[in-house]
Amino acid sequence: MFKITLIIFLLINTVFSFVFAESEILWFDDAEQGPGKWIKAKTTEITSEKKQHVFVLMPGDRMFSKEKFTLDNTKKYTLSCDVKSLGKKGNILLGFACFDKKGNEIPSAAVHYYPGTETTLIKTAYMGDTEIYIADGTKWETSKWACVAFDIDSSGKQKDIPNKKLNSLGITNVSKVDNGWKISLAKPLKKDWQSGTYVREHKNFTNRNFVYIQPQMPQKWKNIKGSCQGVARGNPRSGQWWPGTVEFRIFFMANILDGKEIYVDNFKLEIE
Ligand SMILES: [Ca+2]
Repeated sequence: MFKITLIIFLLINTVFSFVFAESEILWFDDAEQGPGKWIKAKTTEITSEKKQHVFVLMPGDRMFSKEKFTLDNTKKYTLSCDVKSLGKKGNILLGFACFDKKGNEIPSAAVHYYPGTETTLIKTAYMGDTEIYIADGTKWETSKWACVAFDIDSSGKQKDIPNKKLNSLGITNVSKVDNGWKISLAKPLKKDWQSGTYVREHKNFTNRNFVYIQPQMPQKWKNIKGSCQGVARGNPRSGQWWPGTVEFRIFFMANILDGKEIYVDNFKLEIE
């Protein structure tokens, strides 16, 4: 009888812990302790609000946690903070800077791409060239934020992503030529690429792996929150980690359009 009771108890316990996964605070920072946990941050004292210390950002400012966290793919990460803006214009972005297995930050253009643009070079491209020739340019687009990723995974499984074999940003023209397509580049190539090399069109898209974007500046204190779970396959998706992420830092920035300060405080990273 005791055994059965014990088994039932264990079963119920297992079901409950599965349904109600407990979240744990992995990291917390209140500006009362100063900016010591951040690479780039400033704090200020707001005397009107019970002598509360907060982080303060002006146009162009951004904050990175000094701590680099090792990503556990099986966990869900939820990031939150409190924000208040003295101005009305701009937006707020909260998320993660992602680092690869070598510890280098993954650039946006290494993971974002135009689907269906996989093709090959039909002519060898040389260092200094501002044009490349490809077999199929039907889905290629001109953009100052676009670039070419070289030596991509030819299997179509995007195993090369994050791909850092990129030319400088800027594709100025895409035109059909006799035996393929000509792609004009804003800046010259930095190295040679053999004819037959597999290429894809990439783009510089979101600045970092954001979990929350506040389209307007909150005029009163507001708690903002977003989560990330699992690594995206192919193009990054909202709420998932950029492909290739092994470690990350907490990241916060505000696009401040009217030059007024923004206050932020009580950063919290939870896992479950
Ligand atoms: Ca505070």
